[in-house]
Amino acid sequence: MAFIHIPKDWQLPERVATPENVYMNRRYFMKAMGLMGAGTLIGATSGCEAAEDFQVAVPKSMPGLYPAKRNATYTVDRALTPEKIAAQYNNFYEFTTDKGRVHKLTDKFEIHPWQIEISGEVNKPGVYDLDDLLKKMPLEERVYRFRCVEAWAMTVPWTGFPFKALIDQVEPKSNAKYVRMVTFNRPEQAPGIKSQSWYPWPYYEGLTMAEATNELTLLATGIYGHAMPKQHGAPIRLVTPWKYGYKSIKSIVKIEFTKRKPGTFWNKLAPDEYDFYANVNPKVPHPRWSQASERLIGSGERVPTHMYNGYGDYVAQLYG
Ligand SMILES: Nc1nc2c(c(=O)[nH]1)N[C@H]1C(S)=C(S)[C@@H](COP(=O)(O)O)O[C@H]1N2
Ligand SMILES: [Mo]
Repeated sequence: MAFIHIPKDWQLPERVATPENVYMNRRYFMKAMGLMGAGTLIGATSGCEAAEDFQVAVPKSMPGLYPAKRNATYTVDRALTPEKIAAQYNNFYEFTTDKGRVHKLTDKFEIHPWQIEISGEVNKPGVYDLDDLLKKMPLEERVYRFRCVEAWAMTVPWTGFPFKALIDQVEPKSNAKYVRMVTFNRPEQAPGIKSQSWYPWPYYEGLTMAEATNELTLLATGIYGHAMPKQHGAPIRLVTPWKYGYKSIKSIVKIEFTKRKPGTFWNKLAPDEYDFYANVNPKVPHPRWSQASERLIGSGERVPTHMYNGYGDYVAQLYG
């Protein structure tokens, strides 16, 4: 299927990526559709064929959390991905490997109440209730680029808090060198866990302490100015925008501080294809495809991929 090709001047400047994003997204999407009507466009991606009656199911949240104030430090030179496109194009294998159907299979997934177990090399281990935690964490909105290892990309406003804020609170010991994170494992609530029993559930990921405490690293509980829809990894997921998307583990139930480098779900499945660091790098092809460019979901435009997904100023020193 052909890609929609939207000329550069159709990209919205960062200044319109405001908290009124629902309104702006609709306008952006309609512009794209108008352009398509004029016959300039030759095809559509699956995201553009979304049912018109689709509504994003937004979970209830504690009052006062959303929308959080936008942190203007982090800017992008791309249009926001329309919310409804992002919400119907998900990787969340616990439900299905079919990106367009994840959002249809989350009904039984219970996200409240939610506990996170903190363990390992840390002074304040314990089981933390997410509602309690959120009362203490500084929520803010950040617009980040997001690049999947499969060479599609989106640009979305996350709401969350720096992972560092949580790490400071639980006080890792000096011998903690890595953080290991684990996703929920409830086959009765997530059909993909049961039907795809060959995967090494639960999903697990890891970061070095330097990566986890980097200012870019977010624990996100919201997106597009409201609580996180289940398909995006409610009620809390990681966001590391300079790494391929598989590092951004969803629906986290456990955070463990370790002395040794932890294994990861994808590295275990295919060690030659998915390494621990997974830093976005246009010069290192995936064994089965190029990483030199990426497709923006929504517009379908293909654009060059940047080293560290454009976040080298923040993270290149970690790997020097
Ligand atoms: N638990 C869990 N986390 C996960 C995944 C998954 O299958 N399970 N997929 C990853 C991949 S490959 C990507 S690209 C992103 C997709 O996030 P999104 O659906 O919010 O765009 O989630 C990541 N986190
Ligand atoms: Mo991904």
